[in-house]
Amino acid sequence: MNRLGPQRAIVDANHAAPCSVVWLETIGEYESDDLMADLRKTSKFLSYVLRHCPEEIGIELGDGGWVEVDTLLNQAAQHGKSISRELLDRVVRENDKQRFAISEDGRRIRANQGHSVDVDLGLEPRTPPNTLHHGTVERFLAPIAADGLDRGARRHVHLSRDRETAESVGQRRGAPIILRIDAAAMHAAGHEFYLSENGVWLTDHVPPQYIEFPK
Ligand code: HQG
Repeated sequence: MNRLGPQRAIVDANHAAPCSVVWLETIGEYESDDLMADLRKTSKFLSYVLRHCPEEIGIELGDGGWVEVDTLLNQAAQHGKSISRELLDRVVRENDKQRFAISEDGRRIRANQGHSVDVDLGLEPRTPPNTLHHGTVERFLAPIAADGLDRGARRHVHLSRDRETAESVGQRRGAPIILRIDAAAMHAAGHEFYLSENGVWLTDHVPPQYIEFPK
């Protein structure tokens, strides 16, 4: 499993740090009196190991980013994170963005998108909606205008069909600025698009000529 570059793991919106540093922040109890807090913490932990730093608990992501649930839970427990199967299933079922999927036989789990480790999700190229959206913040506008949208530490650039989703993505970093992407023109020019299981549109790079910046 190759990492895309040194020190490029991202655990949440505002955070880029090497695995071992971020690891310290994920330490905590996963079963408390506060179910919502448990779900949130467990979701962050799962994002961390299933998207960015599996080696931190001694697991490897297999084809498509899948991991045996038993292996994940055993290894997590051995690293001080005891999560019940029940809590795990609840996180997968109730996660606000449907970030994770369990295989049909119930034995494997993966993150639906957002990886920084080098996994092939096995998604088929799809025809995108004519327009897609990307939420960002002011300070990135000049480099985006120059270079286009880069995938950065992740496997893909993340785009959304609706504007509201882009607003909440941008908001993680400050006042959101919404870019409109001419996906139809990109697609016609041969750029490939993928749709993750949880409805995120993915592509490798968006050149600046396909981006409409707000006036
Ligand atoms: C910006 C969350 C400078 C880009 C969200 C963004 C999403 C550039 C940041 C998912 C640039 C990358 C992904 C360039 C792009 N120069 N900055 N050329 N090109 N950028 O986190 O799209 O909650 O990797 O605008 O909801 O913000 O984790 O990508 O601000 O779905 O499940 O560089 O992560 O999902 O940031 O978010 P990110 P993103 P989860």
